[in-house]
Amino acid sequence: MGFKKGFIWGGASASYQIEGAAYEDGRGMSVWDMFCKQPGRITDGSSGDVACDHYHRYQEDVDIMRELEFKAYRFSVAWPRVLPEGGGKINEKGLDFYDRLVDALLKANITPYATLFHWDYPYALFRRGAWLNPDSPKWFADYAEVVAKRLGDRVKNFFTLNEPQCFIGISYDSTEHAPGISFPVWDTITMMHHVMMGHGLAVKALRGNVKDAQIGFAPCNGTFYPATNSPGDIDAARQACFDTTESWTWCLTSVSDPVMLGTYPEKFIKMFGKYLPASWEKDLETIHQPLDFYGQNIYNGSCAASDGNGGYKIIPRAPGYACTNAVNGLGNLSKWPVTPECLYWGPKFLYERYGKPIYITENGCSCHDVISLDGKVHDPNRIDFLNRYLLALRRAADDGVDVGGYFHWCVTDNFEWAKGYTDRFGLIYCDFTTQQRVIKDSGYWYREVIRANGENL
Ligand code: GCO
Repeated sequence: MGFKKGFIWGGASASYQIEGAAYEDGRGMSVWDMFCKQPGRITDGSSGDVACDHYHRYQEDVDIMRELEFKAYRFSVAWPRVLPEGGGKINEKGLDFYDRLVDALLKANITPYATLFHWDYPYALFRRGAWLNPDSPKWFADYAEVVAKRLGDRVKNFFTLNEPQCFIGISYDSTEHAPGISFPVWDTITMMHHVMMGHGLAVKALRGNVKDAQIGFAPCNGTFYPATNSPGDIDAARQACFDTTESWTWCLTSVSDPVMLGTYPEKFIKMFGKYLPASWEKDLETIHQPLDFYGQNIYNGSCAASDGNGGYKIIPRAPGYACTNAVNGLGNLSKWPVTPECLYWGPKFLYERYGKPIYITENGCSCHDVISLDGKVHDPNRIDFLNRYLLALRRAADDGVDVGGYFHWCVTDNFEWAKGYTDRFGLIYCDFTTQQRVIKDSGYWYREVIRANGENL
């Protein structure tokens, strides 16, 4: 069976990580601009001020994606570039940029998939309480409407939010990401509820303004795979995947159940219901908008087994387990476990529970990439990683999971948030001094996979 005809093979990126031009053409500030200015926040002291200079070099990047025969490109729109104050006056020059990008993509026969929010929250709205403000869902919906009105004649595929778990969990609970201020659980739960309200209202704004819109969102989290193929272990992995624990931001169902099913998990209500805004039950109607697909960013998973009593236990990783690498010796940055099983079991469990076509909205790895003496970038580890993961995804498709697409993270190496430029996730190498791009071996390899629709794996 394999990947279906018309499978969406793409790459993903995010505005603050690639665009640069932070102070150009009327762009407003985001929480990330302010965060990067604080000493000690970013591993290498850098910022996204210039990043890949994609704002000026988007045509070159689109040309490379065309050369690599991408079917689709998932990019994000920078909210403060479009609305410098977060709301109110529109910055036409900011919208013009996305106009140009979308036109270039369509000309190259690459389908645009726009993410409305990938973490660069307008600083002006942060100063008004950000997601804690009860008006924040409406602010997001108003912004969604502006984007929909301007791009919706050409962009039909949208993701509302990227990884709410991270932009609340790592930003307002632990503090590695902007704005990096810790709030108590009752506040973070309120924020997340508002985030989901914003998602619901944004979906409505998109539906109201974009003919034939196809909409999803792109959460992360909670991928587990069974220790063995015994029914007990499989059930244990499924339980682990959908459980609620004290680390609620990292529990998949805290966000995906309200959005996809219109309910908070029972256990979540028992543990955290007291922190939800009084209107929460009524709000679920708004949060639970029909979606066309279910996106999820999946990089790795954990192994679960039956505990012998109908529950599950997590199996610790073996000593010396395989993991991806980090660049330039600054520590174990994105040293993540290599667990291809997660691209089989993740989509399988998600499809069972939510019943929508599954899109892998991000997957990839950071490697030790350099330009070799021959002028090329040889990255066999990334090819091996992708080969294993895509085989697992194809197996899910073989088993009847409706897998709609795969977006590799990332297209070009870029600003990896708090890790600055110390990680390289791209299929395309970027020299951040000269802005020279070099297609890595994995980029050419990915082109072969696209051409063969994954049959060559
Ligand atoms: C995320 C973000 C991306 C990251 C990528 C690698 O998942 O954290 O969506 O912006 O750059 O995942 O860490």
